[in-house]
Amino acid sequence: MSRAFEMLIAEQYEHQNYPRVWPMPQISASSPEQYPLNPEAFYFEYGRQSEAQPGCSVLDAAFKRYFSLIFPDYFPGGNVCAGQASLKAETVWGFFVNKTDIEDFPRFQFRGILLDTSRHYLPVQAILKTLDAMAYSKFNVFHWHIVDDPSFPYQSQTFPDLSAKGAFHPMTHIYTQTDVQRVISYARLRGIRVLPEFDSPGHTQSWGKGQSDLLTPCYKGGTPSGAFGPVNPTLPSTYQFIARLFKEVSSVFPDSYIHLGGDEVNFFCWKSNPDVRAFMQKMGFGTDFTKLEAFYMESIVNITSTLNKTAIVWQDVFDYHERIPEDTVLHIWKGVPYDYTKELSRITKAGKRVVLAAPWYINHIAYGQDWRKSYTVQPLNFSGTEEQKKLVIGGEVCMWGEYVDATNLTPRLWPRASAAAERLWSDEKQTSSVEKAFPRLQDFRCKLLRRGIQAEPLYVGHCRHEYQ
Ligand code: CP6
Repeated sequence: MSRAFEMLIAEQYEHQNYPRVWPMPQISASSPEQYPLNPEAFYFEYGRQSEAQPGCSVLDAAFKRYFSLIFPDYFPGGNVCAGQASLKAETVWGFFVNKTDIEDFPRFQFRGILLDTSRHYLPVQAILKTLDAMAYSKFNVFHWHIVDDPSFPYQSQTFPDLSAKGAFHPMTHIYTQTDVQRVISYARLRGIRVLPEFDSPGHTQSWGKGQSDLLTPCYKGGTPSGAFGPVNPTLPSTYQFIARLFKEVSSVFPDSYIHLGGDEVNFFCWKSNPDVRAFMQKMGFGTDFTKLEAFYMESIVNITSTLNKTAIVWQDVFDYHERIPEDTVLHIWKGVPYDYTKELSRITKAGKRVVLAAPWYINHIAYGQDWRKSYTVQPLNFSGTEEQKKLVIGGEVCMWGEYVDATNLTPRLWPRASAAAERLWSDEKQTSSVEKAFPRLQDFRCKLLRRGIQAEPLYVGHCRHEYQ
């Protein structure tokens, strides 16, 4: 960065002469010069030098959306519907904006939100609404934790029984292929990738309902107890099933990553099962069940590679097993509240890329302004070399669904997730003060309300009248 830019930034910082937008742009300069903003005269234009030109569907659609967001009260005048004249509406107040130059780019390339649609089903509308709000905070990855123990709402073409028997309801609480396509294309238009997670071998109780012999039968006193544990890693049929399921998933979801889970595997059931123990002996794993888990994860990561997708896994997989492909991304969720810095050091030291989620579990709520804690997270503040720091590709806000459904999702997410969004987008030095962030985040919350996102208040106060 040039000296001139550094001075410009220092000056902005002192005089708070930055635009009141969220997240903070990397480089901006406002001048006192003002321009009128008139919906009749305002239009977006493609840059002459730009590779994108009129007809670019993503930008054309964005121009339409943002025109309405900039002029929420504007209705084009002179509308005459068939046989019916409507009043010509004109804006009463023109408004002015300061001339501002902005140059912007993200600090981290991966800025995600996890939604859990297994603990509670989230209607497609609730997901689309969340994608809108994500775009307003410049999040770019929707991590769809689509299935888990309680329910399997993904309607698979290859294995329709998974949702027919494993969803909360086989017709109303599922995501059809049409629903999934709708989510993917809605996200794409907003610059958001959809990262599907099919978490195994643990967290798979619901999978067992529609796929017999997939889960491990648990034993009690020498006989099957009727309960089932994690996916059965000893049977060839398991890997045939996973290969077919992932083949479908990798063609349905265009993103180059698939999240394979791999977290919180409970060995209790595996230990109880004599066939599993015999397999352990045959494979030379002894009584070390982490070796069995490693064997399973290695097999499914390899399946993912043959489908030309890169795997993301929860950090547990690293803990038990370091022989995973070089390009596998580790998702850090442990070490809350502070020890995740050790995890970052340890895992990046092995040359693995990481996504940081541990400090941003915003399904956890507390009295007061907990956004401040999210805001003061410093993702690169761990002991390690410059090379290690480059391996932190971003972070993620997790909204686990035990206590969240469509009734409380939006106010629980917003504007709290926006605190993490600024940490992941903006320059650390320009956004080091929580006190300075506060009024700007309050403004942003009012903007969210204006845009129809029911974001909760940060503290006492009100939104300016034009924001209702
Ligand atoms: N579900 C799944 C969860 C969690 C994980 N995986 C989880 C565990 C502990 C906390 C938060 C979330 N609910 N599938 C761990 C990644 Cl504190």
